[in-house]
Amino acid sequence: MNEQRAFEAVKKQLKPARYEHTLRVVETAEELAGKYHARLEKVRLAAILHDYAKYRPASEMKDVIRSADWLSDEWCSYGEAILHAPAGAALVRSELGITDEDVIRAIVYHTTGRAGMTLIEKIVFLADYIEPGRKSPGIESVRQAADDSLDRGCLLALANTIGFLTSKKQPVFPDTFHAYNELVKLTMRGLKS
Ligand code: DGI
Ligand code: FE
Ligand code: FE
Repeated sequence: MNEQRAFEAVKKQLKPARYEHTLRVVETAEELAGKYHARLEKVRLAAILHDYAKYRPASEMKDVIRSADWLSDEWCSYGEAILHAPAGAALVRSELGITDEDVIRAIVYHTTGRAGMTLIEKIVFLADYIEPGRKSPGIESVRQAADDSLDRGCLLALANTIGFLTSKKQPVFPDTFHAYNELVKLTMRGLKS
């Protein structure tokens, strides 16, 4: 799938404001890809398609996840906000014919993160969090961290998300904790050595 077709396909799926967000994520991801030496075409394609399923009904997203044998049913038990990430990955595969596993994985984990994220996954995860239209509390520290260290940027974004969810007594997807723990340990080691 070339980029132009991906833009056209995703535009049809999204409301205008969400499409504008997507364009800002693509730009931010492109900057991070340059800074951290990632494969630009893969990063851009994943960023273009990352919110593809955002406006599908929750029931449809759950059906899509449950019928994809490569996705865990666990995705369906942590609130509706995370469903669009794995469901989007399955839908760009079935509806748009996307086969690149690096792109698919970056879409699956763009909301929660996971331990062992690849460079492309980290970039899409962080770009989605810090794109210039975002206004969550603490966002400036995350933007600053992202300038120096991709891992530190992801860590602060994960910590903010976990803080936000726990303050509202919402469930946290286990991979989010696993990603957080991994990056805490990694960045602590970095500070000591
Ligand atoms: O789709 P976007 O709005 O661009 O951003 P996103 O894909 O990061 O989704 C943000 C939403 O996902 C927000 O409502 C918080 C929620 N979220 C993020 N991580 C988790 C989560 N919800 C649960 N239950 N568990 C998580 O680990
Ligand atoms: Fe999203
Ligand atoms: Fe997004």
